[in-house]
Amino acid sequence: MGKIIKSVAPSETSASQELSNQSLGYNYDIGSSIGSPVLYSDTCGAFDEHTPTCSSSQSSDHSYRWTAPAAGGYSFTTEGSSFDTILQLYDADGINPIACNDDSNGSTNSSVQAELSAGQTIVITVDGYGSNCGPFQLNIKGPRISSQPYAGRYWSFNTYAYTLLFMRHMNDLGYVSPISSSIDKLDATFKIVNGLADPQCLSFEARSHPGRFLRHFGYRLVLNSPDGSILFRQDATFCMKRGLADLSYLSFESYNYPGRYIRHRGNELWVEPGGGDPYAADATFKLVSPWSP
Ligand SMILES: [Ca+2]
Ligand SMILES: [Ca+2]
Repeated sequence: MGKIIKSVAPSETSASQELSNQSLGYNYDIGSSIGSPVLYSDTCGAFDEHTPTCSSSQSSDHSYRWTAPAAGGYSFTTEGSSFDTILQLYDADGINPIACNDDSNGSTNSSVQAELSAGQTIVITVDGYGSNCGPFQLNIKGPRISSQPYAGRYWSFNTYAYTLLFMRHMNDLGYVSPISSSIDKLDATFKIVNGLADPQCLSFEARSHPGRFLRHFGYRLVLNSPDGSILFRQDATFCMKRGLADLSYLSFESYNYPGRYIRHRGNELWVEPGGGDPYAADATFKLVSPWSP
């Protein structure tokens, strides 16, 4: 990695290309990638090109240019990294700081959030506390979408990849299936309500059994009545995200197990982590008019 001269902003560098002209304040362009991780790398042997604003650091670092694919709140973490990282976000110029974090969630991993507009470009720097360097992973999650505009109404949920399959419950378990009978239609209709554990997220209340909600239990999606516990409220709360397979659609992330999304595996609904295909498609749904209005 060469030394970065931060004051020059040439425009000839194409996206997604390792920079030969390292004068933009970053080392790599990673486009609009989202994932856990987006990449693995190692800061040992790199140059010390940035100094974080939030903690003591004289360490080598890697910087990435990244562009938000849609408006919303994004989360950037080094969760899973094996050395004491510091994460710093800058404006597109690589100079003006947006956010910085050293340690989070009781670990030396770092976590920052930023509210970004569609197409907004930032620079993400992975640095080390003190003089630490080492292997790291960079995770980019988001954006969360408020469920408020959808709450209080009935909806059905079409799978992204299979136009004939819809989310439903059957014998108190979550499935996807084709819909034809009136019972199918009832069981494939849910009211989106404010999340039982967080009103910015949502819960799925059964049309056929008001007061019963989809929740995960052993990571399987089941239909249960609240038992008064905090655990139930958390297990029955999901946060709406832009679709993992297509930003036009939606994915539903577990409130208490971030990184696990509602997905269909065969015709069963589970709450699982994953990436790539077919996971992303199986974890993406289209909100449609309710089968049973
Ligand atoms: Ca540094
Ligand atoms: Ca740290």
